[in-house]
Amino acid sequence: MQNDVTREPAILMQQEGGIHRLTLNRPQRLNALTRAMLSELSDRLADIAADATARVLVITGAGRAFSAGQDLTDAGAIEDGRACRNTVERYYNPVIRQIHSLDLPVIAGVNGIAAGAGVSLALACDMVVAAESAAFDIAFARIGLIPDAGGTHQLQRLLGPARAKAAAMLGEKIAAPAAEQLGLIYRAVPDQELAATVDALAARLANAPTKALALMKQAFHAGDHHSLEQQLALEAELQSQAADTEDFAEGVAAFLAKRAPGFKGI
Ligand code: T3D
Repeated sequence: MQNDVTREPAILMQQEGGIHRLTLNRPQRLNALTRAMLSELSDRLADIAADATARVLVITGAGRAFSAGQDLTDAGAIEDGRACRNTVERYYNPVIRQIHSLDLPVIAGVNGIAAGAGVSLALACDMVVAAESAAFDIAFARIGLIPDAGGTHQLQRLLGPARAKAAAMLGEKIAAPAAEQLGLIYRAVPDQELAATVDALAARLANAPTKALALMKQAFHAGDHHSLEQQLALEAELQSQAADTEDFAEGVAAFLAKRAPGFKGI
């Protein structure tokens, strides 16, 4: 899909050395999400999932925003309950599931305001790093909707139910530094340091034991609903998978040889 104003792609994709980067690219609309854009995002996520050389994904926004959430002018997307259900089920939910199940770490580089489903998209990622001037605008109540695209799940899990309900019902805008303090995101950094911070994090993760990170991701997600007993059993299973990777052998060999490990993600 082309950006409807500039005719550039609405999702930019770059790849270098195992690091994939997807940039939401409708800056004149603050990267508000249309169904065509979400479809394209879903296709790009499928490409990355199928790429055995991929080690880390960065999702960010072009211009001054990360994403203003649902494009409120996308004709047919939100006109009534039926349209909204279709938009959520066919366009948002697949993208959130894809990020959730991607077997590699996903970083959200939140360069500016994230509103509505833009917040949900950022919080679906494994690590959220934001510019200090960015904010997380739980905007849904202002237009009479509920947090979707996993928003209620993530907000409640990260903020706790008391804080999450208030933030959602009051349509709070949480500044990035406060979001870090509340545990909503990993880090807020000075604006001019965001790109370098995200690049350094991506480079570090691109040299990490990718399979172990993917198994960790699986374990953390399951931990949301497991009992301790269930989680202990799952950890035993996933640890046995981690221990069968070449990276585990390399990690132990490197430790014993007193050298840095050279993980290959296999
Ligand atoms: O089916 C479903 O259920 C769909 C799923 C819905 C989930 C959702 O995401 S619901 C929430 C949707 N998002 C919003 O309600 C946020 C709307 N935007 C804003 O409140 C503000 O734009 C911001 C707080 C994000 C930023 O404010 P500000 O003052 O920095 O910028 P601005 O001037 O409002 O916006 C700049 C332009 O972007 C402007 O266009 P213009 O006047 O220059 O031609 C504005 O209309 C446009 N824009 C911003 N957000 C959206 C948008 N256009 C379409 N959709 C938007 N969401």
